[in-house]
Amino acid sequence: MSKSALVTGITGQDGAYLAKFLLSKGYEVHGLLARRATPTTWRLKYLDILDKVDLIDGDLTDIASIVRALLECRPDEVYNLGAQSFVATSWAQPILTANATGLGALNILEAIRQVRPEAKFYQASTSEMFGKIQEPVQSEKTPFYPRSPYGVSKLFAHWMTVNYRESFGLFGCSGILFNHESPLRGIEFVTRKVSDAVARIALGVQKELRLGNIDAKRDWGFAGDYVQAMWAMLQQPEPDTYVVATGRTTTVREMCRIAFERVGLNYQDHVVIDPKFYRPAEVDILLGNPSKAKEKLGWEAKTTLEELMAMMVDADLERVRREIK
Ligand code: NDP
Ligand code: GDR
Repeated sequence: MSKSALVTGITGQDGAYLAKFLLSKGYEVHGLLARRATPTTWRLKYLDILDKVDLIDGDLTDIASIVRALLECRPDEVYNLGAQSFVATSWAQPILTANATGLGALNILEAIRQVRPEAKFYQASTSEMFGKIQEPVQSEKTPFYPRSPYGVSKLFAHWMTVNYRESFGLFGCSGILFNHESPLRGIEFVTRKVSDAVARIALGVQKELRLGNIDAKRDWGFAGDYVQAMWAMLQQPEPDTYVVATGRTTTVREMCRIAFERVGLNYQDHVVIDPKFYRPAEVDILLGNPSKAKEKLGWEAKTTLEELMAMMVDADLERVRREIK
């Protein structure tokens, strides 16, 4: 019999890639679909899997809907990818972020404990929990110091996962994933904002690109690679916490240079600094040590930042060309 998985955040970047990956492994894939006024399923359509997944109405802030979803699909594995995931918005909507990103994870853990304790659980933790870094290279042993309501909410969810593992024997894994991107990345995140602008500037429909702190450094990988690590964690004999990263850090400035170079342009001719995009508290640099994931999961990032930005710029060129036709 095929395995069953429930994915929250299935309409997001990672949810879509993970659903595709699980389908390729023969899983029956169910997704929790939050009610919105306009459709949110474009990523599932883009990957051509919308008709292959079962979408169940529900919201992370409504534990009754999670219980109903668990009883309906009886999953072997639950992947909690749903969140208010944009760091900048977490200062504008801290309570919503805490409810969805923090308490939402606890709602799932509690629902699993009560009605589906045999299910394995994956929590989408984040390098934002390291925030104001306490070690130059961050591993599973590095102390946390979150710098945003988002980071604080994720840290709560991380510790709740560890606590339910230790208190109730739940098979709960926490994947501390560093930034990962793709052509399906939300437009507000910096790599996609850049790749979209590069395409528009190259095609003559935009002139400048307004950015905030371009000296910030991030450890960027490809989302398609990273969802495989999520799955691998749940296939291990014991639940655990893993850092998933490339082990290379790059400034936003250098990422811009790479993206503009793809279309033969110089980023310095187009990027304008706009303090509107500065954050109240910045995470200046993140750099992960993925050794444990490599050793225990056999996982390694396969896509370089140059390949990733080329993939994203090319996809946006195609998209913008279609739009302006
Ligand atoms: P996205 O922002 O693309 O997707 C977030 C998903 O969560 C969407 O499907 C969204 O639904 C859903 N969602 C939001 N609020 C609720 C709610 N109240 N109830 C149910 N669903 C909700 O994020 P990513 O795919 O990039 O990231 C996936 C997860 O991994 C997130 O938890 C994120 O915080 C975390 N993470 C991401 C990293 C990255 O670099 N991408 C790195 C580390 C962690 P809708 O489409 O309706 O808005
Ligand atoms: P991040 O991603 O905050 O790391 O969170 P984001 O792409 O938003 O920012 C990365 C860095 O770029 C700087 N920056 C800008 N960012 C945005 N969005 N827009 C700009 O104009 C801009 N200019 C400079 C930021 O200040 C920051 O330093 C992402 C999310 O996916 C989280 O959910 C996830 O947990 C972490 O990655 C790991």
